Amino acid sequence: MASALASVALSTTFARAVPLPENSMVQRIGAEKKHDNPLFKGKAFRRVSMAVSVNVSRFEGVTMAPPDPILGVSEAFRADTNDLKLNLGVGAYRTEELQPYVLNVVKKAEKLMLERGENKEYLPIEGLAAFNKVTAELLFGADNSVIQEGRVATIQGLSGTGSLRLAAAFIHRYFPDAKALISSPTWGNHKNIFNDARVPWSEYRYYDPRTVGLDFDGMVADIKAAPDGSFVLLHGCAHNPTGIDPTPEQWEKIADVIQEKNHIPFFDVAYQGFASGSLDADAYSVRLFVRRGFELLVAQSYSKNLGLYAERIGAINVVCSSSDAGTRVKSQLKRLARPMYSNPPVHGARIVANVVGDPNLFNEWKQEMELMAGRIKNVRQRLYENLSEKDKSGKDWSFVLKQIGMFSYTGLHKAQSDHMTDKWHIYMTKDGRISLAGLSLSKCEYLADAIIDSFHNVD
Ligand code: PLA
Repeated sequence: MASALASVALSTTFARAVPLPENSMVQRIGAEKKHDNPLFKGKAFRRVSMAVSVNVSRFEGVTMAPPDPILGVSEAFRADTNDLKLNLGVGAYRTEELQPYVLNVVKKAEKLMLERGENKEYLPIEGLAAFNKVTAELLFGADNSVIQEGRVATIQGLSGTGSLRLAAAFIHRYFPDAKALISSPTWGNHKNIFNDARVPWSEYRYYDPRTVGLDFDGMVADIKAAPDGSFVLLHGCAHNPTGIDPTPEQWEKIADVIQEKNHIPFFDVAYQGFASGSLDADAYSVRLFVRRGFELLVAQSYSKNLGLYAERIGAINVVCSSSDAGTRVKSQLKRLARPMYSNPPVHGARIVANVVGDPNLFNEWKQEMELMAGRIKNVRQRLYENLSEKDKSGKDWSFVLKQIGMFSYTGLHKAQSDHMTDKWHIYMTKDGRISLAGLSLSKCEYLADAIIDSFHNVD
């Protein structure tokens, strides 16, 4: 009996996972073809010898993934036991006491939902109709002709990230030869999203370290040099990580070159209302492109402006030149969503529909948003003052004031950012970005000391 079992073990073939190189488009695209997939090649289907047959995992070839450059910072922060620690990594709003904040309008909307005793049936694939209506109106303006003419295909998404990912899948399926253009630098997950959706991408110049401002000429030149019909990813407002947005005149010129090249604008709007405190002012760029007649894509998120981080609520909107095209695009977005996650969650959608759809709650929301945006502006101002007063080197720190949104891009490089964490217990991303939404007025001085020390004493 024992020998019979041994011979079964010996003759069993094991498919074992083998590592795929990270972020390699060539590998990823090649791996689509069955015969190129290393999992189907001889080495993977090996006979297992007596010595290793029992204990070797089928997942032996699965390597350890690196921590996420943004969310991994929060994990490291949680592990630090020092009282001085400060988490300026992820962009998540905190109160002056550095506590998470649930908006009052959200609590009111949830109370309404409980009172109504709403059920938990599946939503349609495209999401909650009342949500889709108000989210498009909030973005484009309710009286915008694209809405009145039924030319917007709106699908509820899994917040900004899920909406971007669905749009990327759409690009891959319907524009297989097209490339995405992303700013340098950009929110790190944009690259992951396009990589995973197998959409090739390249970068356009955006940040100029010499001026700590926008490299406008470089941006325009790179958008011009890209193949016609590329998808140009633009941050609708409060560019992440730099906090530098084009001026209205610059947006016009960006629109000119995108038009000239037949590119398709693809906006990521993760901070509407959160950048300036005004929902309309923060939708300026998107509405300008719509006014100029572009067909375009816009991913929306309610993580920041309604503080619904964990509810995963957002949308992808595709503005089309006809309602007929809009209907077809919507049908295909639904077709892509169905095998990915079937249909979206209802809770966050109902919150947004209740808040945006009710005039009283809507007004209250705008006030709360102004409060949040105002608190961030206050710490920005205080940090600038502390830096200017304490740094005797004459360095100009005014860029801190010029940047907008929840982040400040400090210009600290990796070794300096590491020093901020190792010596000062200040957690931030390694590109030198700090989230001012995680800072209080009382911690500004400590942060200024840490930045000045890291900037001047670490090469
Ligand atoms: N787009 C941009 C430009 C973002 O900054 C973020 C979030 C998202 C989309 C997606 O957010 P959502 O999926 O929650 O809607 N960026 C955060 C968090 C705030 C993160 O990295 O996930 C950041 O710290 O950069």
